[in-house]
Amino acid sequence: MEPISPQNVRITGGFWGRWLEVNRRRAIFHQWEQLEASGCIDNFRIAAGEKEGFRQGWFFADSDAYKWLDAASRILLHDPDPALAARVDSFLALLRRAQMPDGYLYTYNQIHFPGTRWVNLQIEHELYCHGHLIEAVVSHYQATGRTDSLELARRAADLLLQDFLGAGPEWTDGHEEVEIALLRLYEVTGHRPYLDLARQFVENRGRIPHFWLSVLRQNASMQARRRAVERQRAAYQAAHPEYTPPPLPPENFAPRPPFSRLRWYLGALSGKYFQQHAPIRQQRVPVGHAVRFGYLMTAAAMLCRRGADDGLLAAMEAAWEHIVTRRMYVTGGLGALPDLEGFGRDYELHPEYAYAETCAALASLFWNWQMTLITGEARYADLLEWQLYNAALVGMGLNGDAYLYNNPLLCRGGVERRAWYAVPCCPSNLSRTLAWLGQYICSRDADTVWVHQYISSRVCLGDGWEMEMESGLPWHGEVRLRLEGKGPGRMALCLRVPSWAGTTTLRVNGVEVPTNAPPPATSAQPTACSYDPRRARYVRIDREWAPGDELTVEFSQPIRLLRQDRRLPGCGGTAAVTRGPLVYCLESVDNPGVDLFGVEIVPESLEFVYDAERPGGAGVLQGMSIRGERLTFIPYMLWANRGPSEMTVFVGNYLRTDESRPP
Ligand code: FUB
Ligand code: ZN
Repeated sequence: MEPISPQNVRITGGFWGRWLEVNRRRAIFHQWEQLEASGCIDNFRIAAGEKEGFRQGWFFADSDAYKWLDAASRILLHDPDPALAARVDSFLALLRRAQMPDGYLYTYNQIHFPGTRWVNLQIEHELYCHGHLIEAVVSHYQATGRTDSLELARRAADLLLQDFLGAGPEWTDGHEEVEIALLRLYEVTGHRPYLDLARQFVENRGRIPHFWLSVLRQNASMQARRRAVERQRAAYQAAHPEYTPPPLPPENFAPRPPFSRLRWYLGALSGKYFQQHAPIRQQRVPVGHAVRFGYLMTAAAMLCRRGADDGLLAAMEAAWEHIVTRRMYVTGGLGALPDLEGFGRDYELHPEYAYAETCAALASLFWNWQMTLITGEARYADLLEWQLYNAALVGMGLNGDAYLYNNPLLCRGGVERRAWYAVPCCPSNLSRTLAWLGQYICSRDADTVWVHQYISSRVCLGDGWEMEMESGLPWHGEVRLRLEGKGPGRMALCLRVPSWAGTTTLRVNGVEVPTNAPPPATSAQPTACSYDPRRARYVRIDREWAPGDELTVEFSQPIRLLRQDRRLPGCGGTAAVTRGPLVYCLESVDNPGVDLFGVEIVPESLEFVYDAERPGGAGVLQGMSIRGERLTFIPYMLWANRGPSEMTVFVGNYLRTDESRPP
C-alpha cells in the first residue's frame, strides 16, 4: 500500500483540529521565540559572518532550528500564514548564507574549529544535524514546490555522497537520522545515490571493530574540544566585556534510579546506546537510546519498502514484539532510564523513573507508520494511535508554549512543563508531526483504501473519490465517513477496529453490516502493560460505492483497568485506567487531600463525564476509592498543565475479577 500525501489530506476539526490550531497559532511562534532567545539562530548569523557574538548551546543545537523549519514548512502547506512564511523564508536565506559552498553546514565546527569536519561522528551529531537540515528542506519543498530551497538539501546530501559513499562502518553517525533524511530526499528527487548511501549507513551499523576503543577516543576528543570552546568563550568575554550571553534554558529534571549514569557509560562502551553493538538484522531486542533506536528502525523500514528485505523485516518484527510485550509503558512511552534516555531490561518499567522522552514516542510513531505501509497489519496503526494520544501528545502543554521532555507515569513533584530546555529537541519534533498528522489517516493501493486513524478530515482518495470523516474520538466512539466524487465504482474499504474497542457497529447508509469476529486472544506472549495492539484488526467492506454513500462506525469505549505485570517495579499488580485510546491519571490538582500513591479504587464506581468547560474539552472519569474518596481521573496527556503537581497513572485496584486481560 502507498501513503496518501499530506497535500491530499486536510484535518477539519474535532479533537485534533484544536491541537493543530494551537500548533500553528501559538506553538510554532513560541518555539521560534525560544530559539532566538537562547541564541540558537544567532549561531547561524555568526557562522555566516553577519553577527558578532559567541556560539550558544550543544554541538547539535543546529538540529533544533532545523526541526522548527521542518514544522513551520509543514504548517504552511495548509495554512500559508504570511508572518510564518516570511519567517521561514528569512531563515532559509540565512541558512543559504551560512552553508559553505560545498554544502557543509554545522555551526559548531564552522565557528569554533574552522576547517574541521566529520570529527567524533559517534558523539558530535554532524550527520544528525545535516539529516535534520535535509528533512526540513524536503518538507519545505513538499509544502511549497519551491526548488530554490531544495538546493540547500541537495548540496548537503551531495557532499555526504562525496565524503561517505563507499566508506566503512566507522563513517556512521552515533545518532541515527541522516538515513531517514536521505530516503526522504530520494523520494522527492529519485536520485538513486541518496538511497544507496542511506542503505550503506544502515547496513554498516554495528560493524565497527573494538567500538569501545573508538568511542573512548572520540569521547576524549569531544571533551578536549569542549574545553577548547570554553577557553574561546573566556577569551571572547574578556575581549568583549560588554557581551552578555543569552540565558541558558534549564536541563530537564528526571528522578534517577541507582547506577543510572554507570549503565549509560556501559551502554555507550558496548555500543548498545548507539545501536552500534550488532549488525541491523541481529538487532532483535530494543536497546540503547530510544530515539536513536526509533530512527534506525524507521530508516530500516523505509528501506524495506524500497526492496531491501532479506531478514530486515523479520528483525524489526521481533524487536517490535519485544518492545510491546516487555519494554513499553502502558502510555506507549519508551525509555526506562534517564542518562541513557533509553531501554532498561525486560519488565524494568518503573513509573517514577520512566523517561519516555517525547521524541522517543515520535520516533516509534514514524516507525509504526512505515510498518503499517509494509505489512498492512492493524497492530502498527493501533500502536501509532496509542502513542500519539498518550506518550507523544503529553509532550505539549494545552496552550502550545510549555513542554515536557521526559514523561514519567508517577510524579511526586519536580517534573513540570517548561517553556524551553537546554536540549529542546522535543517541541518542534512534536510540532512537525502534528502539522502532517493527516498523512497517517489513510493509505491505498489499486483497489483498496485503508482507514487507519479516526481524525476529522477531508481526504482526496484518488480516482476521483473524496472522503469526509467526522470523528468523535477520543471522547465519543462515533465516526461518520461520507464518500463524494465521481460516479459509482467498486472499492474495498478496510477500517481499523482498534484494540481498545468494545463492540463495533458498522452501518452503510443506515444498514448494519457484519464485522469479522475479533481475533482470538493470542497465545503469544502477553504484554507487560496489558495494552495489546495485536488485538486490533481491519474490517473489509468490498462493494459498489456511489457518491453520497455514508458509512458510520460506533466503537464502544468501555472503561478498562489494565493490570500491570507483577514483575514491574513500582507498579506491578496495580492497574492503569483507560477508556478508548486514552490512558488516564490522577493529578493532585483534581484530588485534594487524596494520597494518590495509595489509592484503591472501586472499579464499578468509575463513570465517564464529558466536561466541556475543562481546558481541552476533557472527558474525565469520576469514581470512588474504597475509602469513600471521590476521585477524578484526567487524560494523561493533559497532566502538568496547572502548575507543580503530583500524578499517578497507576492505582491499586479493588478488582473483583481480573478484567485487565481481554476475554
Ligand atoms: O542527542 C540530542 C538530542 O537528545 C536528540 O535530538 C534527541 O535524541 C534527544 O534525546
Ligand atoms: Zn526530544
